[in-house]
Amino acid sequence: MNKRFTTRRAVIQGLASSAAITLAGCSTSEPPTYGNVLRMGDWLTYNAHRLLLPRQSLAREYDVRDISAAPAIGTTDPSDSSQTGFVQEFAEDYSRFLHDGFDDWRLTVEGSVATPSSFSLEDLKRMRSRTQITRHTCEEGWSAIMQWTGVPLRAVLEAAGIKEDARFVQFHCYDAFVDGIDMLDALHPQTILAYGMNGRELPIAHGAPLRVRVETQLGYKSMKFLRGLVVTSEFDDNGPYGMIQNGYSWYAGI
Ligand SMILES: Nc1nc2c(c(=O)[nH]1)N[C@H]1C(S)=C(S)[C@@H](COP(=O)(O)O)O[C@H]1N2
Ligand SMILES: [Mo]
Repeated sequence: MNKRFTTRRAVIQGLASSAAITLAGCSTSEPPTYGNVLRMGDWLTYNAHRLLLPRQSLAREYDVRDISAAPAIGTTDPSDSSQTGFVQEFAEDYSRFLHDGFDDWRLTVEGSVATPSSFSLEDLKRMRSRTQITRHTCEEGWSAIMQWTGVPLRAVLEAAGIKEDARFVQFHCYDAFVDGIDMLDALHPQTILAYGMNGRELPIAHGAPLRVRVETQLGYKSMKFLRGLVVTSEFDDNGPYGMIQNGYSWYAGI
């Protein structure tokens, strides 16, 4: 094997075994609950990745010939009242945007930024763009290779001005969900706000008009139907709207 290149995966496999040893060697005065054990795994994976992975190593990119069919999962239309994440107020806004081709839609950027801002789809399309063909890995056991086009999240954050205390970026969506990533993933070159998929406009079911692509984590971190970003200085699990209370790990690095 060529030892010059250590892949993300090889590093992670190494980490997984060292995490298991650490866990086995842990002694606590009280048996942790099932939930706490999972939380501890999340904490270990997060810290091990942040400590040992080369900073901002890239996820593998593929060729156009590798693009495969992809199902749409979770919310596929925020204006459909039969879907899990349905919120009346957001649904009304979303239906209006759908009717006018997202002309009135804006992405708000607030929190630890120098200038709270909002961007139209046109504003975002005028900023620098990046196209990448990557593998989406869903925690439910399927994966698909797709091409994504969008603006690097970094460019949008820089346009609003990132404050010194910024540590996390939270994604607020047109369904009930809110989720976040840390600044390392937010500034990662492959973390983009995508408005295009496989060379076309982003389809409704895949998160139109804008979704995030977080290529360093599992599929559920790539939030669809974005309303706004909030930059925070503190960790926030977003309570009932966040991943943890919905049974997922907050950190899902791959
Ligand atoms: N707002 C929002 N984002 C979401 C979801 C969702 O239900 N709502 N589902 C997630 C999950 S579990 C996956 S696998 C991907 C699916 O993206 P796709 O529908 O484009 O395949 O979106 C993620 N982002
Ligand atoms: Mo998923």
